Amino acid sequence: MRGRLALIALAAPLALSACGDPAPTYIDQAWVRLSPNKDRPAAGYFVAHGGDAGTQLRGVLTDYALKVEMHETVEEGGVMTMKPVSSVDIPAKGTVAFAPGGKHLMLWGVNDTAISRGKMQLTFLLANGDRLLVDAVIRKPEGAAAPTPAPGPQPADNSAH
Ligand SMILES: [Cu+2]
Repeated sequence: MRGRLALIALAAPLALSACGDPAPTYIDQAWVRLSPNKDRPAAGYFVAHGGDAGTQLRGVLTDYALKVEMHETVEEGGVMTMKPVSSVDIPAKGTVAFAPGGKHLMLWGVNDTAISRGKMQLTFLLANGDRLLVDAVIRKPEGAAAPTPAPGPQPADNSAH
């Protein structure tokens, strides 16, 4: 009798350990813009949201491109240029946007199957050991800016409600 009670007492702390996990870092709004020239790399964008603890983004992997790099856009002597970065801080409860004109991913050799499916999975490697799997929407170059139909005259809605 006594032995069985002791075992139950030992097991309880294990069952409780999953409660109260801190808010994790996550990634959303991921998309990839293909280059008009197939031999040039595509660019990738997303937003990283810091959890309760700050961390760093250490790299991005994918099975659907030959190579991925994190880049930042910098001005050197009045010329906009870009250079690879190996780590990007994601502050606690902060957001970091990879966006056109700023930080971005460069993806060489995006897989044709992924292109025809219109999305590709990216794996974001965090300094805290987390790996975040995120589907990025692939946009064709001509669709990079949302296609807006020519603003014609809107039909007036005179119907009584
Ligand atoms: Cu770049």
